Amino acid sequence: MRILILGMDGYLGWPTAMYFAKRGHTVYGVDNYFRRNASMDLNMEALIPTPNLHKRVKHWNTSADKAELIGLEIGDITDYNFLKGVFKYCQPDVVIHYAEQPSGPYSMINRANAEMTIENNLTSTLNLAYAVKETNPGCHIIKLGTAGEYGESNVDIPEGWFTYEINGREDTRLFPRQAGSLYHTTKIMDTDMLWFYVRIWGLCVTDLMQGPVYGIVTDEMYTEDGTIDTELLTNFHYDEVFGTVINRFLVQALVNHPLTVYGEGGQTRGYLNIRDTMQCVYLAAMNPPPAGKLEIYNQMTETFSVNQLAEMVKEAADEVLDSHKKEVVISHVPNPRVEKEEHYYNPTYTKLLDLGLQPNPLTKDVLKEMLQLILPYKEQVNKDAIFRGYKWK
Ligand code: USQ
Repeated sequence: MRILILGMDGYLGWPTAMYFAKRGHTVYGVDNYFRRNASMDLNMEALIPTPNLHKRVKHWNTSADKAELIGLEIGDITDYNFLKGVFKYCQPDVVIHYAEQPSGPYSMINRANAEMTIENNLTSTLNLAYAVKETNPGCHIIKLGTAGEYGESNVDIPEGWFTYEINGREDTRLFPRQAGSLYHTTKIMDTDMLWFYVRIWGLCVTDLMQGPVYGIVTDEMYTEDGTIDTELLTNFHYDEVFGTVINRFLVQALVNHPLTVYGEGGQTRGYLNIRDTMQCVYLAAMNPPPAGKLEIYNQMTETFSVNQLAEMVKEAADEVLDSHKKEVVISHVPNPRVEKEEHYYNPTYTKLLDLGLQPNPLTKDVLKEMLQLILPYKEQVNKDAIFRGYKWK
């Protein structure tokens, strides 16, 4: 298939490009380096330096064995003419939309960031719907949504849709959503917008309600002799704005920073390994819904509270890190976010398993392997980026 990846420089975008190329698909990617530039502006750069996309693509294309080549265009998909040009040239069978401002904290820092998040995320999704309709209406849109769209629902969470009854009459609608940051709210708006165009134009869309991802490597980053090709690594953030909680806790443990559990630590989410994200997106691409249907998958493999994660990281780190180092300390810092710190959480996540997802669960060994991988970068950790306390209100 011909695969177009919007946001190919991202934590998930680059591994996805290699994953599809390795499996014989023609991959074409686009990025405007938003996250790279924003993290530089905030002095919160990724732990492991990653070459720019031109260099990474060249490296892949000259060294990848038995894999398809990857193509690249640098540009901003909120510019409709640019995106339409990419579609005309690429003629994708599948487009994967990762090209959004991806951070809750970033969207809450100030009004300018809020505006950027709304403009970027909604305009890019709007442009995507139009580009598909005007150039290639059969193209399958895979949209990275977020499990955060559901919020901390006090009832079980189905996969996107639910049937309800009022006064003896039934209807099926999107499950009610209520997000905890402006970023997450733009994802709700994306879903509503895509569902609108699915109904009106008969587009073919899959929306992935994904939980926080953790992990550093995917199989495509290894050479044939089993060593990691560092030129192919993805960006690994541990800072307060772009880092997700498990990745953050591991780096905190590495540099002896108390683990920053926000508030009570009972916040529960559905997590998945970056390797499983690759599987999920691939399964979604191989199983397009019919035209005029919005398919929704809850993309996670297990649920944990923040307290559970902190305990697991502490246990793994206390075993891996040198013995003369102090034990890892778990701290409860005042929560900069507005969120429930103790709540019911029971999402359903069976559809991707039914399609063949083989989960890689979070174990002590997985955490220890991640610690070993980041150990050589210990001196590069910018402690100032770990916790600045950007407040929601
Ligand atoms: N948390 C802490 N301490 C920290 C960082 C986070 O206790 O140092 C807590 C947060 O308060 C939250 C939970 O850990 O309750 C998860 O936080 P996170 O920063 O790992 O994830 P989140 O902000 O929700 O966003 C991330 C991605 C986003 C994606 C989302 C999926 O950045 O792109 O949409 O995970 S979900 O969480 O299901 O909404």
